[in-house]
Order: sequence, then C-alpha cells, then structure tokens
Amino acid sequence: MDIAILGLAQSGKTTLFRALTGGRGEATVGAGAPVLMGVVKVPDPRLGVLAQMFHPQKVVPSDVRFLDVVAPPSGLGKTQGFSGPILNQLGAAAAFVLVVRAFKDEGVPHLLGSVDPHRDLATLNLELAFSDLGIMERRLQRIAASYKGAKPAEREALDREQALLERLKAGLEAEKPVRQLQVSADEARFVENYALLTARPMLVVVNVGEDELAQAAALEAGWSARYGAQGLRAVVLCAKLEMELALLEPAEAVEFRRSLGAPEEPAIDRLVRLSYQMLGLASFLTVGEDEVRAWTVVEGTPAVKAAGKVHSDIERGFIRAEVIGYDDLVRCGSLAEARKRGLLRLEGKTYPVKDGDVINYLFNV
Ligand SMILES: Nc1nc2c(ncn2[C@@H]2O[C@H](COP(=O)(O)OP(=O)(O)O)[C@@H](O)[C@H]2O)c(=O)[nH]1
Ligand SMILES: [Mg+2]
Repeated sequence: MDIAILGLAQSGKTTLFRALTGGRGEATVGAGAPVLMGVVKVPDPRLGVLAQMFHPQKVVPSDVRFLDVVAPPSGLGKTQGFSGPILNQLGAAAAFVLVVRAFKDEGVPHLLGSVDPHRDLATLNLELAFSDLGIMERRLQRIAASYKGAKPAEREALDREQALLERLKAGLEAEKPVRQLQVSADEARFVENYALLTARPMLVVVNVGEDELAQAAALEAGWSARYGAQGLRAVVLCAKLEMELALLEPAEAVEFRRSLGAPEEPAIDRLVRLSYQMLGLASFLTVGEDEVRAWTVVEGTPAVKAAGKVHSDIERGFIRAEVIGYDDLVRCGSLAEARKRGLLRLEGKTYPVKDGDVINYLFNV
C-alpha cells in the first residue's frame, strides 16, 4: 500500500516526506522516474496498553509506505498530464497526498509566481483529470478498433464499456473525479483496470507557515468543507516545522507545539492516521509474551487471508480464529478473564476482520 506525495515543485513535498520518515528514505530509481520511498509507522496507542498487559519482548506497529515523486519541472503545473514514467509510478500508488503551498517565503520562489493554494489544487486536479482523460481516450480508440471484428456478444460488452467510459469522461469534464461517481460492482472492475488517478482517495496537505498554525483547526475545517463534495479531506500543517520537530525528543516537541499554539497531536501522526482511514485500512492485533503487533489489512478482509499476513503456514493450515475486540479485552484485563466470561469468539475462514480485532490463530501444518 503506497501513498504517493504529489504537488507543484517547491510546495514542500520532500520536506513533508522527511518529516514523515524522520529523514529515512531510500532512493529508488527503477523503470520510472526517481522516487524516494519511506516506511512510516502507524501511531497506535492501543499497542502501548497491550504491552502493559502482556509485557512482550517487542512491540511492532503496522506501517504504510510513502513515495516522494520527483516530477520534472516541465511536467507539473502545465496541464499536460503526467508523462509516461511518472504515470507508471502514480498508477501503482493506492492513494495520493496532494501538497499545496500556503506558506509565504520570499526566499522560495513560486513556480506560478504567487502563493495561491486553491489555484494550485485546481491545477493539480486538472493534471490528474487530464491524465485520466488520456487513458479513457486511448481505451475508447481501442474499443472502436476492435468493434468491427467482434461477435454480437462481444459487441454488447464493448457497448457497455464504451457507455461507462463516456459517463466517466462527462463526469471529469464537469470536474467530478472518478472516485465521486457511482458505479456498479461490474463497472468498478473496469475502473480498477484503467488505473485512473482521480479514482484514488486523496488527502490535501495545506502547507502553511508557522505563523498560521494557531488557526490550523479553523483553516482545516474551511478546506474540508470547500472540497468535501470532491471527496477530499485536508490537513493543515507546516512541513518545515514538522521536519524539525521530528528530530527533537518527544517531550521537547510537545513543549514547542504548545508554545506555537499548534494542535497537541503531531500533524504527521494525524496525517498518517487519516491516510490509513482513507485507504480503508484496518489494524488487527496479535498479542503474546514474545510480541505485541499490529498488522495492516483492508477492512473486512476474510480472516483466512489476514492470517497470511502473519505467516503463509497459518493461512494454509487455518482452523479457526479466536477473536476478541480490543475494548473487550482491555475491560477484562487479561485473555484468561476474557475466556472465562465467554468473550473470545471462534470465527471461521470468511470472518471479516475489523479494526481492533485481537486475533489468535489456531492452525495446523
Ligand atoms: N518557510 C517555509 N518554507 C518551506 C516550508 N516547507 C518547505 N519549505 C521550503 O520550500 C523549499 C522547497 O521545499 P521542498 O520540500 O524541497 O519542495 P518540493 O519541491 O515540493 O519537494 C525548501 O527550501 C523548503 O525549505 C514551510 O512550511 N515554510
Ligand atoms: Mg522534492
């Protein structure tokens, strides 16, 4: 599950990436454009509580990966859509974080001449829409080409697909991203295959100066209200400050935030938490004396598939999952007490895993 950070040049993408990863990131120069990739732990206070209960040797949080996509200066902000190599990188990402610049700094020139985060978001949206229109256009051409030689049944399928594409196109032309359009389960499979950019969940990061942090909550509400209809949520933060605070001791960082009137929870933690939610991800938990650990799955993943995250043997030899909700376990104080009260449920292969499920797998190999 990769989340790609996008934005105009000099908007603060790499600064945000460094804040997220605490300066750790690998340069990967693959088939596509150069990209920085960093693994970010998902903050989860439940792990600390479980650690006090089980005294494990180690505690392992779940993680998500962030990509810092380096766009060539000629590509972004010129409404030409994304070029081939970048499109490949973006196509593989599950979601996007769009960074727009709201901070004022004479020392950092703006690509478009002035600081205007709403204009920049519109520009980015246009780029994404432009790329999608290109993808749809190419698919429509291919449908037209294969129509002649197609049998009647195949033609029917092509007709349906063409109608879907026309509908998606009309939506985009009316500034409606694909993720906001209602599609049937059948159509959703096509949409999935097209790898459209505007179909992905997106979070907007409004990169403000330190002086605006005291109004962060109000700003955030304003942005989220304005773009809610497009399915966008906003997080207001100061990337440069977050990067600096990521290097401080936690207690020092808390003190610093307080002195600026900034929200207590590190903006980066909130960003990671919201990204996780926006991807529809859930953490299930495993507990024991050796390890207390959070695992990432798409919410509702069948228990047997979730087992494969832990170990392929457990998936193969799956018998049952012993499940208790985190809150129930905490209320009981121990697994033994939970068992006594009959709160440990035995679930089968298809049980849809929920966030906060504490799972003990029974299996044989
Ligand atoms: N004043 C200020 N400068 C910032 C902030 N975020 C980034 N910058 C500066 O803006 C410049 C571009 O940032 P960078 O993260 O490299 O942008 P990118 O091109 O989007 O990756 C750098 O000089 C950063 O130090 C911020 O919140 N406030
Ligand atoms: Mg950069």
